[in-house]
Amino acid sequence: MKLHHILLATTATVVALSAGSAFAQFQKPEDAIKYRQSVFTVLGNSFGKIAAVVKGEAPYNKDEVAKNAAVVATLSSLPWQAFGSGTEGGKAQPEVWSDSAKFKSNAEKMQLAVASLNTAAQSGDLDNIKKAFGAAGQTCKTCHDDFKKK
Ligand code: ASC
Repeated sequence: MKLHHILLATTATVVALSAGSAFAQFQKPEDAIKYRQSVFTVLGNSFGKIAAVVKGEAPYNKDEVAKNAAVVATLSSLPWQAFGSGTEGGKAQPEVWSDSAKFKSNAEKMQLAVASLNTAAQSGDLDNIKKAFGAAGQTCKTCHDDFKKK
């Protein structure tokens, strides 16, 4: 192997590892803000569709709820990487950065709660969906109370 091949291989490995640890990279703070707000918008849209079913405003369709819960669960891991230092602003309160341990803990609780909601939704038991939905919604509210601008 020639030296420049070794250097190329090393560079490729470093790039791959960096991408694995935080795959969304942002050129400007506004890009991070747009990214996290976009994720929350799509996540909230699917969560809201489940909310309508849970509240009895829309009929229960197992496949629809299962799809929406899967979207919420998949997206739940994405916003947090877009709250890096230097990306203050948007609807985020300064406490996201000054109390980052609490923010992280809230984010983890939300991800566990929506994973449970997804499990319930895939199994198709509406009573379990309602319970898991309530718990998941509480994690949204708790975090918004402390970390989201009104
Ligand atoms: C929603 C939504 C939230 C949560 C929260 C639950 O549908 O947009 O922020 O549920 O209101 O208490």
